[in-house]
Amino acid sequence: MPAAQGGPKFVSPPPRGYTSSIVLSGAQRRAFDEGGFFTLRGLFRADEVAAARAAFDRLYETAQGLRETGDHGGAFFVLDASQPGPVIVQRVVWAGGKEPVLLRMSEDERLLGPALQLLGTARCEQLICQAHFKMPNDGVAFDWHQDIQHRDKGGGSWRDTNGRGSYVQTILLVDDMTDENGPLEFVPRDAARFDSTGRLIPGSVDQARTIPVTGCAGDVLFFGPWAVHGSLPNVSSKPRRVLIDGYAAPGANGRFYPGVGSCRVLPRAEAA
Ligand SMILES: O=C(O)CCC(=O)C(=O)O
Repeated sequence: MPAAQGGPKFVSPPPRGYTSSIVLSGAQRRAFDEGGFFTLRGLFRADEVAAARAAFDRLYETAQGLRETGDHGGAFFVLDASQPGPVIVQRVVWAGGKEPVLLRMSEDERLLGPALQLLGTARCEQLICQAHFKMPNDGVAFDWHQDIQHRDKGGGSWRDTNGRGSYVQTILLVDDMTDENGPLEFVPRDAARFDSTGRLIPGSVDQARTIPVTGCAGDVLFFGPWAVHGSLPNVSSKPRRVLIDGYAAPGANGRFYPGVGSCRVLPRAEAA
């Protein structure tokens, strides 16, 4: 049975008294609502990022012993082992299933608090806890897209319950993100064309208006399901790894996501 049935999971009342040390500004909310992004700098301390980096190292090491894409230890590894040399890790879906330290980070009030403010709800369903690896010259890249393409697969798989997209994605920099190592890139709304449902028309992005986001390990980007983004390969000598978390408004998601414990409801009752 699918793990992701948004409605029924939210029958108990949300935990009381959940607070976050972060109160978003009007400008940050506007950036989010208008298909842009904002960055909270230095959100996680060096020791916290070091713990995440160690988890990424372990996941990468595990991947080197695998030959095929699939479930492993609670997470879903998407791999390319077709070339000589290291196995290329395209992504580890629900990485926290194998590395609980990543799950703990993704329920931290510094991520969850802003996400709930943006959703306008007291609780959410965590759909994504994903490790992205871009190792030097491994060729991993992400074409221009909006995350709504991944959330809404038709057939009732998605409902915009809050009228503002119902989804928040966060990207925590596990390594410094530089111009050379395949940084996230965004374009403003008027630098692309969209169909009548607001979906990006492939090939319509004006590349000249790309906004690369560089930053330090510990910084976090926030954006919504309509933001147009992508990234180029890492052509530097250093890794570029990010932890991606995704939070949906109650009742928005109707899909199954792989990984042990995926689609959990946050904040957890004991977090209040
Ligand atoms: O890791 C990247 O550079 C791409 C991330 C991305 O496209 C996404 O989170 O939707």
